[in-house]
Amino acid sequence: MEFPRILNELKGWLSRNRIVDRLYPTSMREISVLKLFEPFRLKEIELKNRIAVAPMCQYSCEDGYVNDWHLVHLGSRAVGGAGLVVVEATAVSAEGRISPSCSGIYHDGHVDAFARINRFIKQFGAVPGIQLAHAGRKGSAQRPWEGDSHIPDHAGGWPTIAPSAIAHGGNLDKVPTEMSIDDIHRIQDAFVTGAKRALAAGFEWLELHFAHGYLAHEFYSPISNHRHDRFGGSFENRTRFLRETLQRVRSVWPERFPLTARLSVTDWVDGGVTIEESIELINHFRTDGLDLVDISHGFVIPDISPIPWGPGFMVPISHRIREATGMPTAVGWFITDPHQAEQVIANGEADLVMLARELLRDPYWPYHAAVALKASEPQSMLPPQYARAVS
Ligand code: 8CM
Repeated sequence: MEFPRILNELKGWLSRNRIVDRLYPTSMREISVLKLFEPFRLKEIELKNRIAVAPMCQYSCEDGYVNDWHLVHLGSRAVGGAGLVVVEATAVSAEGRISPSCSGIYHDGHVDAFARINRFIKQFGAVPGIQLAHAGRKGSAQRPWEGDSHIPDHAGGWPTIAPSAIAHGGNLDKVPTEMSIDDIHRIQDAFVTGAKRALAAGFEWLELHFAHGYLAHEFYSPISNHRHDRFGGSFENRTRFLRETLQRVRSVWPERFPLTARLSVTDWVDGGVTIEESIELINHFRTDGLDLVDISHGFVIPDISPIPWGPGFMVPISHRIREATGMPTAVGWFITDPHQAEQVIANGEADLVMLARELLRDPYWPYHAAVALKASEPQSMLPPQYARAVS
């Protein structure tokens, strides 16, 4: 028998005996055609789909402790079917909080508060992640719904620190203290201790906040970094704080768990960081042990007018960086439509979609996306308790 005939015989036999159907239930076969619902493996962690909850500040803690609000907020998004749930920017030191109500991981006591939430997230098959952060010169601010301005030291705020003694501007006008080398090492130590506590709390995915005009980005950007020592000036010096922090965190964060960073890859303005140098930086990050880059942008200056807002406007940038570096990427920003999200993954523009506001509006977005994309069994996005809600 020639080879094509053997193949045809084999196909016929498989089909008559419904071998594929038995091995691979219909729901999985049809849903797996959709790239958005394909699992994603990074190191020893497998996300059940490509939908990630972006870190989103809730401004609802006291002294950094997460509480019932966070359990319900994060837990609802795990129940809603996201594969990865990343806790908000969590400060590695008290003065690194954006506001007095931000979460922290600077006390041993914070561990148990996170552990309770992580146990719940894992029950629903989602992976718990955390974003470790230091707010730098943007710390000591009011909550957004209270004005977003700096809080004076005498009114419950605190002195801020940054690479250079330059205020952010706009309503964040407090002038930070320029960090000494000791300050730099103290904050790097705090990132390391934060990573150890994150591990003890059961997190399996760590993201370093290197974006949005907070401390690490303030080192990276020439706009906010005017130092003349080994932490400022040249590309090598401006990226030293980020690379050393990453290397030190990698040394305590297990190899089996993904270590990622959210990076502002462009400042959108002349004199700021550029996509070209971010590509170079991400190539260095690979050597330093980074597993994925969460592509973000901007916010090192108060003026947001140069940003080319629009649906999925960061997607082409993610694609370019993914192609140029070979580093897996996550991408967010105005990704709201399931078809758009499916295309991002199917086209290889990113490995994950990081949804933020859309998941605030709708914790069940993964289920609604499965319905919109005509997945055969969208109820697999929901827990059995909610199965009868399927229309
Ligand atoms: C708030 C705190 C920290 C962040 C943020 C925000 C708000 C928007 C955003 O990022 O894009 O990283």
